[in-house]
Amino acid sequence: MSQTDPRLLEEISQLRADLDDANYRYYVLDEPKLTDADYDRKLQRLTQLEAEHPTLISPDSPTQRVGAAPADGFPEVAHAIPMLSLDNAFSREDVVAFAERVAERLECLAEEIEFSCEPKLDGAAVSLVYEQGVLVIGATRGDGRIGEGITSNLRTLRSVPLKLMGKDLPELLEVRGEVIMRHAGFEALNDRARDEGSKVFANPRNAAAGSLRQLDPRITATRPLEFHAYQAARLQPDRGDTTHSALMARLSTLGFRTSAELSTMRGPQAVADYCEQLGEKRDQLGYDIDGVVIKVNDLRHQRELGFVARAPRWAVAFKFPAQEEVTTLNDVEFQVGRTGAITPVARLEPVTVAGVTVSNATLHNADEITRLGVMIGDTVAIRRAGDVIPQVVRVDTDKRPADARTITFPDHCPVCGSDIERLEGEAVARCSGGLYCAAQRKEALKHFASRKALDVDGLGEKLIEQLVDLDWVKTPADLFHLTAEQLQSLPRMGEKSSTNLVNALNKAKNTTLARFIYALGIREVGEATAANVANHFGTLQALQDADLAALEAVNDVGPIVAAHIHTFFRQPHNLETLQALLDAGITWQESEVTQGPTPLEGQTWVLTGAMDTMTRDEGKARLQSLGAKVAGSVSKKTTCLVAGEAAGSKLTKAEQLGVEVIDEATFIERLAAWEQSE
Ligand code: D41
Repeated sequence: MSQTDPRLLEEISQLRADLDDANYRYYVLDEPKLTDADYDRKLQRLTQLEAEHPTLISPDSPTQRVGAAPADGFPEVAHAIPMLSLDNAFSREDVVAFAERVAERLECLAEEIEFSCEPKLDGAAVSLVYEQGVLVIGATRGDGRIGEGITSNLRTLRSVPLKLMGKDLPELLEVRGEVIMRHAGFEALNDRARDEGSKVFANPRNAAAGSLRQLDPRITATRPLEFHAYQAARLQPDRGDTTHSALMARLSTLGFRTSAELSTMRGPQAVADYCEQLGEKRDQLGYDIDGVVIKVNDLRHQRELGFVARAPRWAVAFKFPAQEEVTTLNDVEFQVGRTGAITPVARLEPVTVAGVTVSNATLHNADEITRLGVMIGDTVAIRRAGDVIPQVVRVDTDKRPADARTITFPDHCPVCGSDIERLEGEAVARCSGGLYCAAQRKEALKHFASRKALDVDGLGEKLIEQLVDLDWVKTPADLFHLTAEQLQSLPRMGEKSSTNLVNALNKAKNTTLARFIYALGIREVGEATAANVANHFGTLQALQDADLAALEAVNDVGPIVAAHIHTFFRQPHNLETLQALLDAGITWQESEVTQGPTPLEGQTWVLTGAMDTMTRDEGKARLQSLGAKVAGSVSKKTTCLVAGEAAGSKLTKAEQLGVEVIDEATFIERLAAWEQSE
C-alpha cells in the first residue's frame, strides 16, 4: 500500500473541521460564519479530494451528512422517509452530464427524457404530515433523518393548510417544501428590529429558519413566512399519478402553494436554457433563490434510478452564484437624503456579488454600525439580492488589521454644516438644514422630477446636481423659469436637448393632484398614500385646510403620516414654494370628492403582462385610488387578474385557482365606470 501524502491528510482534515464548524454555526446556532460561496468552495474541494482518494472517506465527513443535531426545546421527529439532499451542478456542462448519467441508467437518449424544473428556494426545508386530510405533524429537515417537531409554529403560516382542500382527500399525505421570507417582508422585519434594537437577521433564509424555531408560536405568527411545496413524499392512495408534475398539480388542488415557475422540459439543452433564463429573472422574483432543482419527471424512472448515499440519482441542484461575498471596508461616507436623513455608506473594495460589481453598501444608521461592531479596514460580508441595496451583514473580526479605524458619526451635516439632530426614540439622525442644505435640495428635486412624480423627461440626476451647484435652482418652482439659452451654456447640453428639456418642463405642468402631492416629497407620503389623499380631499385647498382628525380619516393614513402632512402645510417656506409652483402654471383636473366607502374596498387585484394604453404603475395607482389593494402575485385571495400582452405564470395560476381574469379592454371599461360612479 502506498504512503498517503501527509499534506493531503492535513488539507482534508482542515476542510472537514472548517465545514463542521460552519455547519454547527449555520444549522444549530443560526449564526453563519462562512459565506455560502466559501462553504460551497470548501465542500466542493473536499468532495473532489475524497473522490480522488475514496479510501480516505470516513462516515463522519461533512460530505457524508447534511446537517447537525436538532437543538433543545422541540421534540424529535423521525422522518418516515429520509429527507434527501441534492447533488450540485455549477455549469451547463454539469447539467448535461447529469442528464447523460440518467439516460445511461435508463438506457434511453437524454434528449427523450422529461425533466421538471423549478427554482431552488433559499429558505428552510420542512415536512408536513396530513392524516385523513388534517395536519398532524410539521417538522424541520434536521439532519435528514430526524428533525424538530415545530407543528405549532408551522400552523401559524397562512400558506400551510390546516385541512386539505377539496372532497377526494388522501388518507395519508406527507408534503415537503421550503419556508421562505420575501425580500419585502424581510426588509420590513429588519427595519423594525433595527428601530427596536432587537435581533437583525443576515438574510431571509436565516430569518425564515430563526422564525420557525421560536419557542413561542405567537412570535412565528408575526413573521411573514410562506410555505412552498416541492414534493409529495407519501401519498395514499396515489390515484395513479405517474409524474412529479402531476403530483405538484394535485398538491395545488389540495391547497398548497407550488412554484409559479415550475415547468417541464425535454432534454438537457432545454433544461440548461431554463436555468439560464431563470438566472436572468432571479433579481425580479422578490425572494431569494440559489439555483434550479431539476427532477426526472417520470415517477417510475425515479424509482428505477433510486439514490446513492443521501442524494437521489434522479435530481440535481443547479447552483447560481452566491449572493454573499467577502471584501474590505475601505471607508465610510455619510450621505444626506431628501428628508435630511444621514445614511452611512460603506465604500468597499469592489467585489462581484451574483454577477454585479458592488463597491458601495448601506450601513443604515449609527446603531447598525454599533451592532455590527465594524471598523474601517475590516473584512466584511456583503449581501446583494434583487432590488435591495447591498448591505454589510457581518464582520470577520479575526481578520481585523492593526491599523483599523473607528467610524465616527458626524455631528454636523457633511454637506451644509448644519447641526445633526437625532430625535428621542428614532434610529435616524437628520441634518437640520432643510432646503438650506444643498444635498436635501438635490434629492427633493430628483424626487419632484421623477417618473412617478411630475415625470420630467430629460431632467436627470447629474443635471439637477449642476443646477443646484450653480444656484440656478433652489426650489422646484425655479425649474420652470429655466430658459433654453441658459441651459445651452451647460456642458453636454446642446440646442436640441435644452429646447427638449424646456418643452418637457412645460408638458409636466399638466399633471394630476395625486402626482403633485407625491412630488412634494412629504415624509412617508408615497405614491399610494398620495393617491388616497388626493382622492379623499379632491382639491389642494381642502388638503391644506385639513386638521389631523380629517387627515386620519383617509384610507391608510395613520397618526404619524397625518402629522407629517399637517406639519408640511404649516411651514411658511413650503407654502411659498406651493404658491410659486402654481404661479409657474402647474395645473390638474379638479375632481369630485369621494363619498363613503370606495368601490373596490376589500378587493385585491393583480396586474400582469404589458398593456397598450397605460403602464402597470398607472393601472395600479387607479385601482388603489378606487380602494383596491394591488398585489404582486396571484393567490386564492385575488379578486381579479388583469392580463396584458404576454401574461405568463400568473395567468396560469389564476386559471388554476379559478380567479377572474380580464383583458386590458375590459379593465379600462370597468375603471371608467367605477371612476364615474365615485
Ligand atoms: O426549492 C427548494 N429548495 C427545493 C429543495 C426544491 N424545489 N425541490 C427539492 N427537491 C428535493 C427532492 C428531489 C429530494 C425531492 C428540494 C430538495 N429535495 C431539498 N431541499 C433540501 C435538501 C433537499
